[in-house]
Amino acid sequence: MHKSPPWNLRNISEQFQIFGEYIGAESFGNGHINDSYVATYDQGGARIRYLHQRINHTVFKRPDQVMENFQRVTAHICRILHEQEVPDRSRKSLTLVPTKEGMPFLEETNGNFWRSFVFIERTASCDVIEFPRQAREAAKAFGMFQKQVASMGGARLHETIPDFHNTPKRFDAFVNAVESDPLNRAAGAKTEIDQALRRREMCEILLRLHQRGEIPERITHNDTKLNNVLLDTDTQEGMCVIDLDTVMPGLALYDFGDLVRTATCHAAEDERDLSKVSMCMELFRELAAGYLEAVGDWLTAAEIDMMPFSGKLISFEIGLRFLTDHLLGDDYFKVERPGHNLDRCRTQFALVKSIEEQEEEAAALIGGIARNPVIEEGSVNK
Ligand code: ADP
Ligand code: GN1
Ligand code: MG
Repeated sequence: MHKSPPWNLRNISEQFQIFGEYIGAESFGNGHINDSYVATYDQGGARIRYLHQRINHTVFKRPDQVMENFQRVTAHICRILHEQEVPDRSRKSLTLVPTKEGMPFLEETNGNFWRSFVFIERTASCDVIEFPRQAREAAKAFGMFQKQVASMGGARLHETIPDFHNTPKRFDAFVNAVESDPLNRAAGAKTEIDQALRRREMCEILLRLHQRGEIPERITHNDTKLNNVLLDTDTQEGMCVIDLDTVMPGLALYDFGDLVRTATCHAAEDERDLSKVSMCMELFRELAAGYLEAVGDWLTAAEIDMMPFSGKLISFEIGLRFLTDHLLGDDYFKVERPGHNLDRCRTQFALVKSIEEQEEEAAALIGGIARNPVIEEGSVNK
């Protein structure tokens, strides 16, 4: 059931350059950060939908910079799709609808920031993976996205959240939260805190390779969870990469790692039955094949080597962030129940363990694909 929106969506919607008659709006999607609503308009007898989004300005302190990045990235992708005469291209990139003032976003007097997109029809974002083709298609779409933005000229993109994937800094923030323990929640999370403390040394590994020049900085998406790509509902083709708020300089492995976290496990991110939480090697293989198909030719040897590790690192990092948020009072991620962030942390840590147990097998599999990149879909050698 969709909740009815707490905002006057008609009023907000009508401040954008949308023709026709507003019919109604309802809340949409399962993102943890922004508030999204789908609005329907009658345009000459056809029902047309738009997505209105309230930008979380507690998380994104400079919505103007987020939107400046957003406009540069989407304009660049549109240009590429146009030049290559890609079919169905209005469903393959986000299209921003300007405000009646011609601005890319609306700033309300109450301090809220809103933006609007063309709603991409006949697609869905998938919260939990259902079948292997989704993993391959999602990875291909994010890989293609990385390649598209790689050719973007101009100044460095804004860092919309500084140190977003700086795992050592995420670890320090976690330690500070344990020490300050403002809500006396640390005692109830002792097992998870101990698990996290034992893995300190893992945090530095990618950054060290980057400092040694073995892993380059690229423009990356940085939030490549499975539900941030829209898949065609009929064919499952990866249509459009969304949630571009954190597109900024980063390491390609952050993107692959978050795909491993969210597209190789059949359990939900907040699954409480940890016996259901594991990395499925068949899904990992589809994911790696899709990603390497899209970007294999420009990854460095170190990037390819570290693909299995990246899944473990990012699962750990996001687990740490859920745990930190739990300790600090659930201020950052939206929660639906008490202990929700702690549940999410447990799931991530269970996944870390499962990836670790299969790291060698995953490395052998990557080596095989990298040597022989043309693999038929689903031809898994388990
Ligand atoms: P959040 O930062 O909260 O995760 P997203 O930008 O990912 O916000 O959007 C939330 C959800 O809205 C997505 O998971 C997706 O299901 C849906 N969505 C976003 N943009 C579009 C679009 N242009 N067309 C259709 N659905 C969309
Ligand atoms: C958030 O916005 P959403 O739900 O796609 C978060 C990611 C986390 C993810 C965990 C800006 O992503 O970093 O990995 O939740 N986004 C931000 O599910 O913090
Ligand atoms: Mg999202």
